[in-house]
Amino acid sequence: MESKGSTLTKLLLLLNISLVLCASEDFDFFYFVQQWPGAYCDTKQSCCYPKTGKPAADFSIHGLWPNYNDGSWPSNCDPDSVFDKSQISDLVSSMEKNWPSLSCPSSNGMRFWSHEWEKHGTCAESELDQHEYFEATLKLKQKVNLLQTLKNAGIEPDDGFYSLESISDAIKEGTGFAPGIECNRDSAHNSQLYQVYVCVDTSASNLIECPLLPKSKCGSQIQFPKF
Ligand code: U2P
Repeated sequence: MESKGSTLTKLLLLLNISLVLCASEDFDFFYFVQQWPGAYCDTKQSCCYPKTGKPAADFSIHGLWPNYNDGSWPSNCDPDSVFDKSQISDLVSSMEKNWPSLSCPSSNGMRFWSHEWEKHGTCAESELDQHEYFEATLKLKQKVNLLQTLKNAGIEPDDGFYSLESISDAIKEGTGFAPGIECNRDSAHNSQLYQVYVCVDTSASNLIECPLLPKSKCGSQIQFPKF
């Protein structure tokens, strides 16, 4: 017969295992994705400036997306955790500047941020609450200054064409890690620089080598459109 002591030990072991499982994060890394507004707007679909006016000619945040090492990703993880703007009121002015929405119709950003929180942020709740999620994303934008990094390599949004390799190398030089580059097409079908992906650890604070780079969809020469 099993002694009371050994049953208790087994129970404690089980409790310990479940606590570890609950506390461990349920994704492998983040993609921190910035977009070039010139390329977002310069397509057949066009764009709408936010209610606050034309954004600065700078890369802006698309999102911070939890990802798995196999290239898949979780989404809409917690329907009970709705976007609550009162939790980020101190961040709104910085979000208007750094995380503007360019989709139509024109908006004040809340719809975009709410979409990003509900689709992606809720999948990182084991690591970050709503305020921490948006704050960490804004901090990453300060850390990864793509426009300056590209400028340092002589790559500017001047409607010129640059090799995909030179853009990728310049960002690698600036951040220490190879980025993912995504292109879209303008109405003349030119491949243009649209989004840049860098990888971040699950605490959302340190850049890491990307376990996997997203497909680039870029030509070998890509345009960096004016904005
Ligand atoms: O690529 C089209 C849209 O799919 C979502 N996406 C893509 C790659 C990835 O690693 N994770 C991910 O979520 C993005 O959706 P959104 O946040 O825009 O709704 C991306 O725009």
